[in-house]
Amino acid sequence: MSLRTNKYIGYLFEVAWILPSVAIPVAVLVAVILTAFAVGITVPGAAGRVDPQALASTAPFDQPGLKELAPGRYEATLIGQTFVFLPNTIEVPRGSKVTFILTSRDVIHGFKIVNTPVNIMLIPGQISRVTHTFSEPGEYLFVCHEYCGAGHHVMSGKVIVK
Ligand SMILES: [Cu+2]
Repeated sequence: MSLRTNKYIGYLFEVAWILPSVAIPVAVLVAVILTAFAVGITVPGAAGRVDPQALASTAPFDQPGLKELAPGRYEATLIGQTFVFLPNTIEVPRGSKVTFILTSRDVIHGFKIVNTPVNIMLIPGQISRVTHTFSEPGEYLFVCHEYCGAGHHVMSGKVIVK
């Protein structure tokens, strides 16, 4: 092989590395833009502040539970505390769009509804808000997924969709 051919093969190898090293970040950027703007997937942000000591006298946490805003539209207020969710059972009709408003009374907890994209943290002092439409009937388990102490593994509840 001549020196020229060797040089040419060298360029080919370089291009073979350069192309993916440019294409992969571009593909990731496109995926981020698509999920954020076309699919509407966003990182949950703080939906407000609340004094964790005063939940019993602060709306909406003074009356946790399910509220019907309109037909098929619900608001569920839940409090996470060691080692329960208050309330721990929510029942809605199929097709309901439910906005969950949550906070923690004591330490950091998690709120993950199995088989849905709902997955947020409950931080004392911070209100977390997440909305999900339950189009399939069934029982949706929700669990605490931030280790919160000795009873962490029993901290769960369910959304019953009829
Ligand atoms: Cu926990």
